[in-house]
Amino acid sequence: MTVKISQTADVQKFFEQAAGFGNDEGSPRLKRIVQRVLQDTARLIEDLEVSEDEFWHAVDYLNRLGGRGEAGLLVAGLGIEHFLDLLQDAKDAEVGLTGGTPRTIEGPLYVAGAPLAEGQVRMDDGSEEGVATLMFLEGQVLDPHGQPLAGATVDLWHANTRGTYSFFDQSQSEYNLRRRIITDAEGRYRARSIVPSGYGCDPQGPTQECLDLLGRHGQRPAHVHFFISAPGHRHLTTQINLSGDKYLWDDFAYATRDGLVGEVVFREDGARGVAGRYAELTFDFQLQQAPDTDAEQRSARPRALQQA
Ligand code: MBD
Ligand code: FE
Repeated sequence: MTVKISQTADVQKFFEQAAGFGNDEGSPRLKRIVQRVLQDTARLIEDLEVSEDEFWHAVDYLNRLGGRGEAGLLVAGLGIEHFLDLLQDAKDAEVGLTGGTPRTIEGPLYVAGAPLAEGQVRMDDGSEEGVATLMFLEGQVLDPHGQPLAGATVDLWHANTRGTYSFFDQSQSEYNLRRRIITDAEGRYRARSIVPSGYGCDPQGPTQECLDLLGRHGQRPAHVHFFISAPGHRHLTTQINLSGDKYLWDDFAYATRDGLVGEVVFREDGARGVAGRYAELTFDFQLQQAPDTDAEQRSARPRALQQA
């Protein structure tokens, strides 16, 4: 076919109508986005000759994806969440907003409202004692001049030895491996936790189903997530990805970046009052000055909140 039906004036007008362009109600912003989605979807169907069977299979896939709560997982796995970081990095570079610890994706597994502690805290509930390796995770939060930031909030979360997260894994106790630490006078945070394992997508889930068809695995390296914030400073969403992990540079969610690799050191020296083997991970974070007060807050992404 030489004429592209999706590109005809009649079809374009039709999708403008479908997107609400003909009325004065609703959201002009959403109308503009939906019009573009419809037009681009029509073009894709026509250009790639998407069959009806393929189309309806995709509709069913979206139902199953949402039904399993995996939409956030799929966008991470397809690299769209990482693309948002690349886009923000480029915007920052354009206005000279650079320096400090690199950002990387939040991922879909944050839960708001974790217990607050001053300076130091134990993060694990002891349920994996004898299985997990103890990990002492600590460091400083610094300002753009390298000066320690006292009173900064370090909101961190990570997986257990099976690579699963409390709340999403209902077998774990409430807020296990999730804490908020307020940095001390020297800008320090200290967490006594356990060495996490990397996350793997549910092999039975719709995200892995898609990845299988792309010939890809659904594994992440072991990592620890962070939200770091302090008055007058720009909110930072980032992660430490652990050295030595097989998936460190083969992350299905593309979160590992230069500057975000944490060197885990294993010791067995009787120090810290630990009889056996334990791990140390030291990592400092440097924040940028906030260009405006909005920049001090994390995004308004909808997130889980643990109900008591
Ligand atoms: C994770 O733990 C994670 O960090 C991301 C980005 C996606 C899935 C699971
Ligand atoms: Fe994670």
